Amino acid sequence: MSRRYYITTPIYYVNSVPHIGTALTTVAADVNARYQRMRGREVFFLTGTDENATKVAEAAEAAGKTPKEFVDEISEEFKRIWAGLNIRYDDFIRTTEERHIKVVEEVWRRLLEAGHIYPGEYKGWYDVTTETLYSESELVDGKSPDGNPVREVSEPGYYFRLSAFAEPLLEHIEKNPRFIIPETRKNEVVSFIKQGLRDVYITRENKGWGIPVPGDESRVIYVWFDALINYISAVGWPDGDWESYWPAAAQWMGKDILVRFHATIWPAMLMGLGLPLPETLIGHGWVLMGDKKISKSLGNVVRPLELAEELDRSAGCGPELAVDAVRWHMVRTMPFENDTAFSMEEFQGRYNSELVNILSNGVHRVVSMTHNFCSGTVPDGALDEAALSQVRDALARYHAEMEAFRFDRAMDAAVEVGRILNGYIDEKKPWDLRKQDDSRLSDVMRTMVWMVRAVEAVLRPVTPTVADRLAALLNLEPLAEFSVLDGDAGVTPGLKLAQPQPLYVRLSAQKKEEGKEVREQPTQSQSSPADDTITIEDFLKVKLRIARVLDAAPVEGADKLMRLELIVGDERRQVLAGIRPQYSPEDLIGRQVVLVANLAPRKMRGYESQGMILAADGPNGEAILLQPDKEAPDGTSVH
Ligand code: ME8
Repeated sequence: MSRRYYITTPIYYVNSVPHIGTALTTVAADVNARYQRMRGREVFFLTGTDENATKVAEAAEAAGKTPKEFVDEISEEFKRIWAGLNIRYDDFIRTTEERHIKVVEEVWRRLLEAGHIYPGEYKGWYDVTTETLYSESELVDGKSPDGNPVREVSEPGYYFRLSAFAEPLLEHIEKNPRFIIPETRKNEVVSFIKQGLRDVYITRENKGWGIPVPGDESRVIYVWFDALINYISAVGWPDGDWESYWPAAAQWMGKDILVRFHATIWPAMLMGLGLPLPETLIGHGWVLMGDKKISKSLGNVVRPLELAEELDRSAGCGPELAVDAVRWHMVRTMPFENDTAFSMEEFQGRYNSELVNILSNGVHRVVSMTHNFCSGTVPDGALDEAALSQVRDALARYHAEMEAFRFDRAMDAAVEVGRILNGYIDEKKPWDLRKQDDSRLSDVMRTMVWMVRAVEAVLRPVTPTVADRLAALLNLEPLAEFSVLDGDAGVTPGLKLAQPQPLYVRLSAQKKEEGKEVREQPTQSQSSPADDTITIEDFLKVKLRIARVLDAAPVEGADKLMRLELIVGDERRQVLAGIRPQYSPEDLIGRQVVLVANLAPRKMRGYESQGMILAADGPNGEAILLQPDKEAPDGTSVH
């Protein structure tokens, strides 16, 4: 069996459901997994839930449920939320599962036998919020160093001989520069170990919840000791083909659980078992709300799916694209070394400036122009190598940052690909080439479509639905591996593109005002109402419908007229409109307009105009097209 690229997230406590902070780690791991799959690696991505904690039992009691009922429900809720966020894990482990418990017991037996676990008395303080033990001297004003309440513990139990592993751990960290990232956190780990590692107390009194100590039913195994083992129990250690998974390539977590747990106890346990250590532990920073960590115990949570719903409501992009926008924001603003504060303004701002202006619009321009200038078909042109090499430079930066787990910076390179595309369009001006019947149009058009394929590729790990929509617009299979961009990536002459469909539309300042009532300004009537008023019946005689522009072309010999082909529900209409000075075909193709659908047809310049589209008169008499506030189904009636 070939070596897998094994990725893990922490397994989350099931005392509450995920928020944007918890989701960040899982989204980052998912991006890591999707990216590596596209590098052609066989990936195994694990997440799960940590169910044996004292605080889980306490949360269950508070909810009036048995711990079992409670953990079953919440772990399902985690799965539901991960599915909603399009997280594609390969396995979900729960620490109450038999497959996990039997491995924990085996680890215990081996470490006990090797003398790394020994019995002893414990006296100290326990922070239930973080499930951490502290000695008297570590307390600050009678609380844990994080400010959580602590309770006194004095009991017999078992210790793990962590102190014996300080030297080998320091040596391993020294020799493996990629073992702990980012660098600042590695330094924290090193100074923590150098301060001296004490043996860890790894049992609790058995109160009916947790994994009992093999051979001593009066104790249960400390939840952290049990939880860390999930990373090997999920791959079936010590049986089967666990060696094709372990050691993990990337173990993701927040900085809060790196130093004391994943970078000390965990590798020491592995050394005690004679197992190799993970290749990289990534301890990212926190998502803050104001200046505080978003956390379930502080109650200042932002839930990722609610954020997506809100965006869908205001931008009308549909739930799946809204989820992609949330994923985009999380990765783009990902705290790596430092913490980052979540801000709604920034979320909406990036949505408009990156997803709409650069990426969506660039793609939309290309697809529209392909329809407008080349009947929707990729022409028989040559790919412009100079332009491709610009994109390939950005791709090289993208890959370097992705491999270094700096997904936030990799997305700079992704945006750069969008910028290159837009810059290319502006520079080459395909509309002029077409006007001049310039044969270079074919090269430019094919190159632009190739660039859309490159945009699809770089976005795919972070915004998989957007990427699927782009592939569908190109009428190609979703791009499975980056290596296809070494060639034409399927953008061959004759490829017929789908009809243009904008992905994301701009959030206007008004739409950004969440829930704020928009009151109509009283209109100043120009003339006496009595002369002009019509009854509602009169008004309803006018059939107004939402239509989409399928094609647009200037009418020969008429400076102002544009001929539009519209789709109105199931019907196609041809309409002539005097909007040519203000709108070019590529501004129009794909957009929605309001059509007067029951106007008698009229011949103009040899064409029949089958209706009229609505526009406001600008201050200088120019046409300003009306457009629905958000996408409405084509053909919808307007009142
Ligand atoms: O610690 N910003 O589970 P947990 C960024 N069960 N990341 C955050 C965050 C924030 N504001 N809040 C939470 C546990 N996280 C243990 C793990 S693993 C063997 C056992 C993320 O439910 C971050 O990854 O408290 C953090 O490490 C994790 O959620 C803690 O999840």
